[in-house]
Amino acid sequence: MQNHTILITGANGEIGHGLIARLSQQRGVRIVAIDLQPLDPAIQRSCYRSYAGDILDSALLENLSTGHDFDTIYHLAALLSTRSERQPTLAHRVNVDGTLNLLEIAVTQSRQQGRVVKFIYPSSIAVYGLPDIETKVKVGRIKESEWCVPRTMYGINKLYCEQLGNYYSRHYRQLDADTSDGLVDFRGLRFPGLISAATVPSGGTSDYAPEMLHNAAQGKPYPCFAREDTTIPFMAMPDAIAALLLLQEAPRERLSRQIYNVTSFSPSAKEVYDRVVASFPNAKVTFKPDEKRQAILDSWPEDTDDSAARNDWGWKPAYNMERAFTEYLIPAVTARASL
Ligand code: AKB
Repeated sequence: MQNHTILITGANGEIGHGLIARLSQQRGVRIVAIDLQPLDPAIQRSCYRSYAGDILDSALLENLSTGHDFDTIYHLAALLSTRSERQPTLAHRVNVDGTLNLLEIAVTQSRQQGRVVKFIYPSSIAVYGLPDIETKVKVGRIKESEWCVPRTMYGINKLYCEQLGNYYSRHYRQLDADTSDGLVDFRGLRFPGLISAATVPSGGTSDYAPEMLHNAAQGKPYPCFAREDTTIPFMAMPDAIAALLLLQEAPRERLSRQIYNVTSFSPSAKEVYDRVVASFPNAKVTFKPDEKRQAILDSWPEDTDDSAARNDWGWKPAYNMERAFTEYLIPAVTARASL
């Protein structure tokens, strides 16, 4: 069986952990991973090669590209929303220039190999920007085309990179005599906040939900930076991985768009708290809203409309909130806390 060679950037992150664990169960898959830090040994053993380095380092990328023939690129490396507000120019470099570098690798590889390279891109609900909480509540669930006026550097970067992906797959070097469209098959997902049982996020603004859970499991106090009524969409990590793989596998002709919303459940922060306390009655969670991070959360939608993903490629989350907690999160974070 021929190997399918997959490049994963930002491999040490939360999605990278879940994706590598899942892909390594598939036959004929060869994973090449890159991250700023040396790869976590838990996932390194599942990789064919791993590289520690920066996606802004052109010598390293050149080395990566000449050393492998990639079929698919999962470009996960990014600075998330809170971190990006603290270092906006770095965020722009990593999130935008980094993505441009990876799209260039995809084009080069596609030309060399004489076939299309798939580029799978996790975007985010951060691309949306509701002007105020009244509008957010009134609008409710939003479609991909609505309210794309982000207020964060991260959201702006993600929205722009969605457009870059579109350009690279449809209009790349459109004035050349020999036009080069169709070299890159770019597909993106707008993820909600993700909750993993295996890893704790860092640098995001949806982090309050997973932080509440992991701290409660470890018996640590947690001052929640979001107001109790804060409502944004979330998803359990196994569903996020399933969505990436389903989108990757979907026949091109089934896709009516390049960017899809995917979502699962939309609890308020208080509902997350109630669910956490139901399993960890001694949880020491207090609500201490941070006005500035709250403003970011208030600009993100309560819910997203993922009917296009459901209709086009059969997306359906396996975990609603109850199942996510009882069958996935609580058993695994409890086991992790007792290590
Ligand atoms: C963040 O909070 O920045 C991310 C996201 C919603 O994309 N988790």
